[in-house]
Amino acid sequence: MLLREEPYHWHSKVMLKEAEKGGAWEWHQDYGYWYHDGCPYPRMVSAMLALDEATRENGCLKVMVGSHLLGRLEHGREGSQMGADPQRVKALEDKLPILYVEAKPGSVLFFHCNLLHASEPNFSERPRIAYICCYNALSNIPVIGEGHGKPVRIQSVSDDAILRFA
Ligand SMILES: O=C(O)CCC(=O)C(=O)O
Repeated sequence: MLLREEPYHWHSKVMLKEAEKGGAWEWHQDYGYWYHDGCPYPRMVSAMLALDEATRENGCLKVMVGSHLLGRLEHGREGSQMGADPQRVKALEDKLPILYVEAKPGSVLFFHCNLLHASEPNFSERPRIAYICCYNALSNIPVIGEGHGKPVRIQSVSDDAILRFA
């Protein structure tokens, strides 16, 4: 278990980057947002499942290797998004390696909520769709606000459960 403790589902989202339409993301840490949902600790993790092939051309995710160890950075408005402090990001770009996470459909990237990540526009002719599931530790329920719904224990099921359900 990556969190080293019992997780619950925080939220999930489908990220659609349409072909030739851009859709860049500024450098940010997810905990830069989730801290403001009231979670006291950075005990949160995301699983990004590539549904389409993700390449540099269609704006795959890029990550700053090792940045999950920095602690939470200040985040502020960057255009229509919230991004990590641009001055700090610029200095870190010279210090930490940047990895473009190219991925085949079905590949999953697990990443810590303090990992700095961003993505560039999709100027290719192919869309880029990914499904991101985010998990919080049960010990990290928001202490202010309501978070993203009631924490519900995750039940493990056998591998064929989805076939039995469908
Ligand atoms: O899919 C992307 O390009 C970025 C998504 C992202 O950074 C996020 O959901 O936090």
